[in-house]
Amino acid sequence: MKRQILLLAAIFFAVFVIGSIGTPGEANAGPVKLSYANFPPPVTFPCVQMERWKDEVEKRTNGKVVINTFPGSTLLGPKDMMDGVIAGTADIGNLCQAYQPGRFVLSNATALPLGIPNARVGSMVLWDLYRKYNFEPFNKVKVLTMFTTAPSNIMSKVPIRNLNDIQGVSLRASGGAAQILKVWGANQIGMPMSATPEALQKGTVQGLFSSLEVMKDFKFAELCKYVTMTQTPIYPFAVVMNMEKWNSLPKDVQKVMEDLGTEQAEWTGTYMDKIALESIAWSKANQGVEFIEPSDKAQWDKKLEPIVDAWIAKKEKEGVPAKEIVADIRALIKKYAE
Ligand code: DTR
Repeated sequence: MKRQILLLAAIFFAVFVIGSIGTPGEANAGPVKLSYANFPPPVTFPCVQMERWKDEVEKRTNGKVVINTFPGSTLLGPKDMMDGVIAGTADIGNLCQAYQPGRFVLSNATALPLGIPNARVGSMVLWDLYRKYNFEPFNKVKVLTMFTTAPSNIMSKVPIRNLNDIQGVSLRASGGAAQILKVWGANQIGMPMSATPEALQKGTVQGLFSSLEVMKDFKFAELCKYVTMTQTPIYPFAVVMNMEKWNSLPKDVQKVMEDLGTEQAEWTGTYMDKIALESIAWSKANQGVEFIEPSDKAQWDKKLEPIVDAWIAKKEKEGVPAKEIVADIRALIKKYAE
């Protein structure tokens, strides 16, 4: 009797409970629900582009897909984004590749001082580069788009007018930007952007090296009254999706997302360039921030010269087509900047 009841219970569970869950790709299973994780606060550009992508996908799939967004590291943090998406903690995640330079080695070549002039060009260059090389660290996920920040500049509590001034100043940066700060003589400190407001408040760092929209979006202009214009390098980002989830999506939904890849890269770059300019204007007009051109700019540039060749030499020794990648980046910059 007991066994029969257990058996009936098991059949009930299988038919009604498991059956009602279904698979996301089934036509009659209701809308496909996707979670999208992001690490910085909602007002910042990575989250603005996330909301734009969500709106476009929901619109273009006529309600077939519903995307729940999780900004501010509420689902995954800056450094566990990739593994969290691979594990399925989130279906989609936005990550800054510069926070794990040892993992995303080749795509971080875009963060070498190669003269990417703005975020629109940077985003198109990075996206094309990825599609040519299909970089191995992304093999376990579906890459939905890639984009970059605008070029970095130094925001600081103390004025940095020349190379002497930067010696030993604690400045926060990651990836390619971190290498550059080191050759200029700063005391480089690595941490994700989301940890930077507290570090600036506490005085752990005296400034940061990033694109300038953060002066307004994070209100860094209230603390950093000086900006030294260096206009290099960019930080590369990627938006990735869990591979199983991707494979479970209906073909027409996949097509909407595929078609959005290039458009989203360009949209985000263009948006980033716009808000960086707005932030400069706001920092000057509302916060009295001084913008400085280094008096010895030629020397700053000279210090950067060996970085690219040293990177190529090191990576070629490891059997990586580094020379070709750098040549491609230079050619793509030319293509998109024109
Ligand atoms: N420049 C990188 C990335 C970055 C630039 N703006 C934002 C805003 C929110 C998160 C990350 C970023 C950095 O300094 O981390």
